[in-house]
Parts: sequence; structure tokens; C-alpha cells
Amino acid sequence: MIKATFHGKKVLFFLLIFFLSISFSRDNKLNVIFDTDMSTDVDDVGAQALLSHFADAGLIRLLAMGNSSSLTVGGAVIDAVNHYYGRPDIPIGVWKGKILTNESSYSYFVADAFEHDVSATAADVPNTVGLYRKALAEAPDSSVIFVTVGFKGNMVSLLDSYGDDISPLTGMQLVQKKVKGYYDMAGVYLSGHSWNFWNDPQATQELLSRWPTKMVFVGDDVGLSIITGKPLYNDALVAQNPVALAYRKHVSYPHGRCSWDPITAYIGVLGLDPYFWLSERGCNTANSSGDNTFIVGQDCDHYFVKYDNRDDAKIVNTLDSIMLLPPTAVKNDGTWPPLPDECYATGGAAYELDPACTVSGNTCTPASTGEVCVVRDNHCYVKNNSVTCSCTADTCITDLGSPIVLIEKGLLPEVRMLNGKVNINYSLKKSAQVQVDVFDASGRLTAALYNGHQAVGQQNEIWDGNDMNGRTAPRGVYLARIKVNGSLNTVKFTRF
Ligand SMILES: [Ca+2]
Ligand SMILES: [Ca+2]
Repeated sequence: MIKATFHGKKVLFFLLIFFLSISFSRDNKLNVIFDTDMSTDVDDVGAQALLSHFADAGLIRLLAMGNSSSLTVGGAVIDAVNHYYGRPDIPIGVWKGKILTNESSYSYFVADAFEHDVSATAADVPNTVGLYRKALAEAPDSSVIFVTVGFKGNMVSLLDSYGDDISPLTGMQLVQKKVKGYYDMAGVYLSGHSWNFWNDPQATQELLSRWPTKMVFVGDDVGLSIITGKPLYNDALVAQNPVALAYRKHVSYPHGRCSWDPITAYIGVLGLDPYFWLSERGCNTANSSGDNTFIVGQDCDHYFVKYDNRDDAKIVNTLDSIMLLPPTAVKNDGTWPPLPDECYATGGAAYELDPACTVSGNTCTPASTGEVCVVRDNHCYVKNNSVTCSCTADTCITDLGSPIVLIEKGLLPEVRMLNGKVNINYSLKKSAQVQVDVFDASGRLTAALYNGHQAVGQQNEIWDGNDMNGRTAPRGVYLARIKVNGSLNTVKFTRF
């Protein structure tokens, strides 16, 4: 009876939208440094929101952030957004060079309304050089990406740095050793006049001519037609969420904003597929006015992103959905809502959790007539006379403790945003009885993917994104639970 509800819905050949990696032994997260001109435009805040959610989803680790504009309150805004997402300790630096732009429609409002521990005057905030050096020095080789969505001075200062107490390596050497990718929002392709380049032409020229790794540029045209942030125009959100307040103050009407910076963050973490593609290799250069020219075929490791505007609606929907997700980082370990117990013992009888049985208040309705059910913690448990779970008195033993190692299968190359499908990939050290389920953030069973015997080796289950009733489950945070011979392994992910 109960087991019938767990029959496998194993789906073999779906295109994957999202690859979920499970890691217990090794951390293969992408490390991200975010450099932003947190001042004039609000899409920088949108980009930071996306990166925060990618960190919530376990895809990246945020190492450091910097403000590349001269707006002193910009560091406090970055910190306020990080506080909101439960990461108050991300190191923050600010640009301390020549005066660049220092205006903002939203920054003072955000710094006034939301908690931060970086001062609004930036007097006590270091420049970014030491922060970025330290973040690079401590990261594994070839593990860091830069997402830069503002002016280029901080990056040139990093390249100019000498060996010091943090590392004997120069900035240039640290970049060569540690950086895996560079995603920069700036430029017009093949040539033109772009805000992020012309505000500091000298820094632009130096960065383009000296940066020693592959560079991917997201030009002014790419985010122009992708208007995001409309759903943030909500009074309740504006009161709680610094991202929503920033959009409200900047746009001041529910029309959203272009997504230059969010698209750069998106591509940096999730890759190009399926909406974008890269130009041929070439050289991006700038003149003394900061106007850029890209020459295809020249021998630099430079590329720009191409986009044909065809998928605006889909991308807007995806980005808005991610930006609306509540923060979850603080719940990452230990405070996650508990999953329901597998079984429950009362009156000398054992009851098993049964997702096919519905609950309304204190009343349960079993899937089959004749079944006896009880409600516990808003979940239905059905009496199981064969006692397949181990219950003693009122104590349920749901973890029999047989250790199983789930190995990861290369997270980054296989992250895919295709059709909202989630691939749960794991490996068995020996053949075992396996059950794979997906739960929502409240601990409610959303999908039963597999229940049966599996052979040793690589296994994967694909969640098509539908709930138990066959309806599309909402975007948000979920838990995948892989039960192997009674031992539970859970991993949190975000369905975008
Ligand atoms: Ca802080
Ligand atoms: Ca920007």
C-alpha cells in the first residue's frame, strides 16, 4: 500500500536545465569576486541578488566584493544587501583612486533603511587590492571567477600589486594562478562608446591590454532588452528587501530596468546555454576616450557575448523569479526545517509517512479505503502492519547509519539551465536499496523519483519539476533526499 506511492518515476532522457551535484567529500564550488560600480544604476543590485541566490543554491562561494565607483556609500549598500542574504561577513573594499561618478538615486535610502556594518562614509573601508589578493591567495588554483560590472580601476590596481604579507606573488601572478574566468560588463561590439569603459579610459586601456587570462565581455546591447525587477515593485517587499527598495527608488514606477549586470552574473555562473553564445576569439582594445574596438581573429583571449533578443521573455521570467526568492543562506546548516520522520509509533503500532494520504487540519484521508492514518506535524502517517520501519515506543529510527559516499560529478561544466529539470547525480559504492525524493522548503514531499534496488556506480534521477499532482512546482528552494539502505543524505538546491 504505502510502497505503491513510491514507485519509480525514473525518466531517462530529458534535456537537463539544471545540474545538481552532490558533494560530501570535496568542495568544487566556483569562487566568485564581484566588483561593481554600486552607484549610478540599479542593475548592479540585481546582479548582487542573483549572485547571492547562486550562493544559496550551493553553486558558488562569494569571496569578496568591491565598489569601483567614487560613491562612498556604495560599500554600505553592498554590505546591506549581503546582510539581507545572511552573509554579513563578506569582505568589502572600495575604490580610493581618482574621482569617478558618485551619484545615486537609491544608495542612501538603502543604507539608511537596512542594516550594515560598513560605514556610509567608507572612511574605515579598505581599498580592494588587499581583499582581492587575499581571496585569490587562499583559493585553490584556477577556481576563481571575477564578475565585474563597473569601472576597471580596482582590477588594474590588483594587477599592479606587489608581493606582500598576504602572498609573495604579484597581482599579475596571483591572477594567472588562481583565476578561472573573467566576465566583464562593458563595451559595444564590434565598436562603440560604453559607460563602464569611458568613465575611466586609462584603467580600461590597461585592463584590456594587460589582463592575463581569458576575458568574456557582455556588451551594452545584451541586457538592453531584458527588463527585470518589475515584480520587486511591491510595497511589502520594499519594506523588507534592500534590492526591492533600490529598484523602487531608482525606477520609481513598475517598469523594471535593463539587465546588463544581472546577465553578466548569470553567464559567469551558469554559462551561456541556451540563450547566449560567444563571438570568435579576438582582441578588445580601447582608445584614450575609452571607446572600444573588437577585432576578430587577433591574438588575444577575448570574446564577447552574442544574443539575438529572441528569448527576452524567458530570461526575464527566470531572472525575476530568482530575484524574488527569499534569502536562505542563514539556514544552510543546522536551521533548515526538519524533514518529517519516516515513521511514527503510537499505541504500540507503527505508522509510515504516506504522501498519498491527504491532510486537512487534524483529519487525514488515506489513499486506499481500509487504511488507518494519523496526523502528525501536518503530515499523514498510515498504519503499517508489516512494520518496515523501526519504531520503538514513540521513538522512530529513520537513520540506520550505514555509511554511503556520494561523490560529485564535476559541478561546473554540467550546470545547465534548460527546461526547469533537475538532475540528481550520485554514486553508490555498493549496490543498495535506494529511495530518492524531493521535498519543498516546508518539508512537504514534492516528488517521489525512485524507490528500488540500484547497482554500484553512477546513478542519476531527474526531477521534471512537477509536484505529486503533476503540476509545475513553484520556483524556490528544495531538498533532494537520497536514502540508501536507510541512511539519509540530503542536499539543498534552488529550482530556478
Ligand atoms: Ca559586513
Ligand atoms: Ca554597473
